[in-house]
Amino acid sequence: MNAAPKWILMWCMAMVCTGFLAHADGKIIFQDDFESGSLKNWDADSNSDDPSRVVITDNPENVHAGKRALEIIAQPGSGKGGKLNKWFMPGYDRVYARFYCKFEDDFDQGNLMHFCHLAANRQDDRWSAFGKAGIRPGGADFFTTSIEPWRDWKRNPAPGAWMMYTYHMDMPADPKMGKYWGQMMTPDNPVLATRGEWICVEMMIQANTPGERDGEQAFWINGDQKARFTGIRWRNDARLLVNDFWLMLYIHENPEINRVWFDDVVIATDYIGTLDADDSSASGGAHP
Ligand SMILES: [Ca+2]
Repeated sequence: MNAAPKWILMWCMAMVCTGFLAHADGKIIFQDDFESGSLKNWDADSNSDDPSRVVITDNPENVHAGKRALEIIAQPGSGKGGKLNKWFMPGYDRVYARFYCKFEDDFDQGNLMHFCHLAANRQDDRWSAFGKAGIRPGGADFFTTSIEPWRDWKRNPAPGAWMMYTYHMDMPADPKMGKYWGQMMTPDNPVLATRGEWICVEMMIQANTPGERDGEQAFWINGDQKARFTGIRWRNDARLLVNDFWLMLYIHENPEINRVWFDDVVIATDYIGTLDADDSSASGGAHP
């Protein structure tokens, strides 16, 4: 076997060092693969005591890895679904959340739904981002974003195209109602969510410097960055940090029983990547 040229060895060493440094800089805040069979590591405001909404399943057809996964069920009717909540106070300026999800083969939310959120609550009020529908963030009270499929009034096939539904300081008001219903940020090239197969979803918030419009958010599907939105003013107080994750399915007017399965949730301060990347690199994949 021939010895590798010296430049290849140097390049490999550089990659190893880069990976190591990326790992050392990043921090795993929380993770759950649901293998414990318990939801005790999640926080209050969770629906884990209601088997009609949030359950752990061991049906191999609906498990991504290992032997268990989470099932969230939306019953027919208004405002249906379920949620697991995880706080990580006081929080961080930049947070990534990655999860695997699978929409049921015939999943169809009709029109509007909400999905998984990252949120910033006040350090003295961990509930300050809750119940804020219709309210524009003031800079020191809260901000939120979520990655969700958007049906666009049935122009997109169910579940819809991925977008980020966002509450920030400069969000536009609804022209008809004068209220603030969140801003939908959509990628230039629509990315349709699929049904009946596992999807790796990752989202990121980078909080802005107070006084500057240098905040960002981004999302990845199956390890590919699909959109990055910049110039966002999330806050005007550096004490307002990203400190909350909602693993959620919420359907406004649900026409039928709809299910989504979740597995392999990781929340971190650096890019996480797909589970394959977890296995092949201690750094959890290269930073994008
Ligand atoms: Ca699992």
